[in-house]
Amino acid sequence: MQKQFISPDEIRTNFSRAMSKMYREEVPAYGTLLDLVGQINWDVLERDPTLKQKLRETDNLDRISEERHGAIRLGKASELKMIARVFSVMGMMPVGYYDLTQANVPVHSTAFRSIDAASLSKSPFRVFTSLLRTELINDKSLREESDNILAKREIFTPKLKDLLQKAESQGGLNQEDADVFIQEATYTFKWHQDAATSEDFYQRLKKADPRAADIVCFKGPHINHLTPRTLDIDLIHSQMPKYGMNAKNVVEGPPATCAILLRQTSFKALTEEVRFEGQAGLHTARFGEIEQREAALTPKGRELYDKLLNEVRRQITPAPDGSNSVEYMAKLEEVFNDFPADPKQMRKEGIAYFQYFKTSKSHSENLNSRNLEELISSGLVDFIPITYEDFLPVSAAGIFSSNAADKKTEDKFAQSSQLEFEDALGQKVLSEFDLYQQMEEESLKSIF
Ligand code: OOG
Ligand code: NI
Repeated sequence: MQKQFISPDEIRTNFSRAMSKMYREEVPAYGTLLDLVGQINWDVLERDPTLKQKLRETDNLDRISEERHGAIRLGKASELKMIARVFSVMGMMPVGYYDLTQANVPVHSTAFRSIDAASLSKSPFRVFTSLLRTELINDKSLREESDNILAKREIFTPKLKDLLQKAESQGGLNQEDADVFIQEATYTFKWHQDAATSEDFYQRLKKADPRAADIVCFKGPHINHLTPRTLDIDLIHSQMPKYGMNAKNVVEGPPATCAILLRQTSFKALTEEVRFEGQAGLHTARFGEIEQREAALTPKGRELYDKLLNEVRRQITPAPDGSNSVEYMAKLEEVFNDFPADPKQMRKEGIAYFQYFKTSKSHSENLNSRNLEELISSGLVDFIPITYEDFLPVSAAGIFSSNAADKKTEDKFAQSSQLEFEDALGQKVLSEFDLYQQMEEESLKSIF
């Protein structure tokens, strides 16, 4: 008899826990951040029993402080293709295309995540996955040498490859295999203190682009941050320095007054000891981040968000030394006064996606063929915004650029870059907007 397969949701949950454990051991400051997140989430829930009740009903209360995302950077197409297969066993699909050349970073990316409401509620863990575009390294010898180094490297263990084959041919993994699969997948993202290149090459590539050096000069795609969920991001942000964390100057994304998309902040990347051909050296890459998620926006809402954020940036750019962070946050709030903050208003203007549900007043009445607006105004049906499950392109850019000096990266191939990414990936990326739309439609179907 065939042994029972473990569900992809469970594999993903256990994978995110294994990643958390490894990263806490590797980066003690991340452990400190996690403790602070757990403590403050707990305080918030104690202070706010209504929120606690709501989270108990809609979320997994005991998992509230767990990681919601991580980020990795890959070096070549075959790595991306393989990672897509590995993540697929965990129920994670590529969603969205992020062109980071807009932020002068020579990579493009997607978010691997689960795509349906049931899986997301079991574990929303997602991995922002970038692929280096060596063609954007201008210096010919650096570019060719990078390609050579990457061509030779193998980041996946034989055991992982065997189990991947097995999962694909059987259609799943039993408990024992899943445990080893998770262990080997986690190993892929481990930190290697021994660099893969000479220090001279590292320094030259770093000068051309620090992110390229982070990818090419190491043996594997070390996880560069993990991000738990917080219930009070501003409070944690303000307390980070007290716990010895060098926090970013501002919280990225929309202002606290606007419950949309995603807000996030982090402690800045640490400078850590590495070895180049046995010689001591330094590398700056890894950090810890926190996030708070709100409403997913429609294309119309996203356009308004982009417009307002550009307006803020036109008026004030956060200074690298943090000297104008108070003014920046104030300006952000002021400009975003033009964004409808109230869910009813957002719905009316069609700028966010919503999940509809029957209220207790409906007494499982048959609502068939009745008008939605009437049902809402008579209190039989209610709605809440669908949570945003993706990343902020602009904030991703902020993260990349804050960890290194900016350089102008010209994308001569902008038009074809998504097609090229999908070619490397071996499949098309899914549209996040389509997925939210589907969730909204499914919730409507469940009413009628
Ligand atoms: C990816 C950064 C993207 C976020 O939270 O926006 C990201 C990277 O630094 O490799 O994780
Ligand atoms: Ni992140």
